[in-house]
Amino acid sequence: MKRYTITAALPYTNGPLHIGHLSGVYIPADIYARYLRLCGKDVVFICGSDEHGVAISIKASKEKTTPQSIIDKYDRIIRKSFKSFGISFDNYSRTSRQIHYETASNFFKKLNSKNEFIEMTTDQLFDKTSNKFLADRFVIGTCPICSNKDSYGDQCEKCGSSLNAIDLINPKSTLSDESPVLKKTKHWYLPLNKYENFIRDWILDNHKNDWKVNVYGQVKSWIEDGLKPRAVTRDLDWGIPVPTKEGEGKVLYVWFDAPIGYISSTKEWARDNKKNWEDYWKNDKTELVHFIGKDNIVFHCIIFPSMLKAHGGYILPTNVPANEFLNLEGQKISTSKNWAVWIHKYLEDFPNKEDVMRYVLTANMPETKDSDFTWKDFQNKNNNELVAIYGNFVNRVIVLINKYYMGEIPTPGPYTNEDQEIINSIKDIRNKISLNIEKFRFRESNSEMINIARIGNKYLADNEPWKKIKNNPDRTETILFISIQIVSALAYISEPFLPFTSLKLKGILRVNKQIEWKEILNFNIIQSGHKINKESFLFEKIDDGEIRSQYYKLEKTKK
Ligand code: B3M
Ligand code: ZN
Repeated sequence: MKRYTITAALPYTNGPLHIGHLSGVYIPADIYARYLRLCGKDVVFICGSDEHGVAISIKASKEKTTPQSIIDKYDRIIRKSFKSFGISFDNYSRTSRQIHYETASNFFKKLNSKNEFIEMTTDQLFDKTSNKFLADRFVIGTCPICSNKDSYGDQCEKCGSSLNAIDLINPKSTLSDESPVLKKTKHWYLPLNKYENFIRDWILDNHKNDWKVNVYGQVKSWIEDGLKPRAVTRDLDWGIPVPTKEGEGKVLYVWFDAPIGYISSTKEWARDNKKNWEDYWKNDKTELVHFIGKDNIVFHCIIFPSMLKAHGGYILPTNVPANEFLNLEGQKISTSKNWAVWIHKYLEDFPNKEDVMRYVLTANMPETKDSDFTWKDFQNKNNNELVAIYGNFVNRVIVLINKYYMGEIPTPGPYTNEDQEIINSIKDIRNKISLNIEKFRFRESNSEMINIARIGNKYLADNEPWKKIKNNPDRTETILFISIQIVSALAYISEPFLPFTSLKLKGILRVNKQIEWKEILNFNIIQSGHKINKESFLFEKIDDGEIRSQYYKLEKTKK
């Protein structure tokens, strides 16, 4: 059985999740994992909280508390948000756990024992007032590549470049706002330049056609700019201690330890499920797919693969389908400006509407370029597509079968050509959805899914079973038999996209057997004589008042 290790970027536990996280990373990953499970594949879907790094220390000092209390608070909120949105991880771990400390420390020790690091004592930025070395988000300055004035020490969010803090122009401490001085300190560097040819051969030569253009393009520009050694340790007090005698007072750089978090989370899952974790990370028949946002491309396509290569024995990702960014009402989502739709808040305002948000975020997913979320579009897609097309089609069929046959599926007569064409067109859609999901085109697959309901509505409108019931009851039986087969196919095909709706609809149909994707539409989900339940609404209209209050909330953040 084909095996897949699917990872989703480990969210930092320095704040809650917003719709940008869902649309960029977690909904595409979840659709992909759910689909592959439906295809009978051996899937492990891995994630966990990313609990080290300067951002957490900054948050802790801002809230006058400890990093541990920050990560505990947001790990809880984030876990709950994922669960409530049906993001179906097989394991969600956290990098503050012992199993990760051991895995990351052993990984470092292995590279160190193979002399894979360059140990260098160099001048680094030092803040005399706060008596701290300044790395990553402890320092802000002008990016030497694109002149973005708000670049952090480890990465420029504007051009995506990965930097060493010392490269920043006009650096300023984010702790004291002072200009730092230089002070000597020792760090361990991963010589990325040594892996330049390996990355070029692996990605640029082999993945030009199956990796997304936006990902391939970023990797290509980094390779062409030339890769440099990169420090994988830091002078910080929050993180995984550097496991070597001279590492006293130093920790692993968060982007060295976090990707190893995928491995430790898999080990934790394997331990608890009597599986062999190495099947999922060291067997070259296993497909490894990383779901991330575009700001994480360098870490997943260059740094982590170089680490895996240096370590030896690990597989490399078959694909890294990074998404671009989602904007909100035409502006960049900003945690600091509270310009966001927070997942846990959304569910307070729109209880039981997880699938509405999943549908809208899939329909305008930033797959190849940034896209925009607006509450008006959210309302329109709910009312004009989910209610008016999906819900309406299902409801009409369920009502008619209850009305004419007391909920018992009729026995069909002979199919007309049109009947057969309808069945074939739904099979085509099922195959198109497969192709699109396997190419990470989730918007396309999502709109094909709703097309099933469009075709069902047209089939009903063209055949008007309600008019035939009197003088051509046989025909009515056939039309409604085919219609309920389409409804049941929709119930199963919706599962990756709309898991909650799929479950509800299977409840109305009173079906729950495991059907593989390729069997959907062999018309074996619902037989004649099967009894279905009464109709109940899958979606409900969202009125202008509910949308107005969301706009009001957003406007308030601007004050
Ligand atoms: N914690 C997500 C971010 O950059 C980062 C991902 C780690 S995946 C190993 O926001
Ligand atoms: Zn830049």
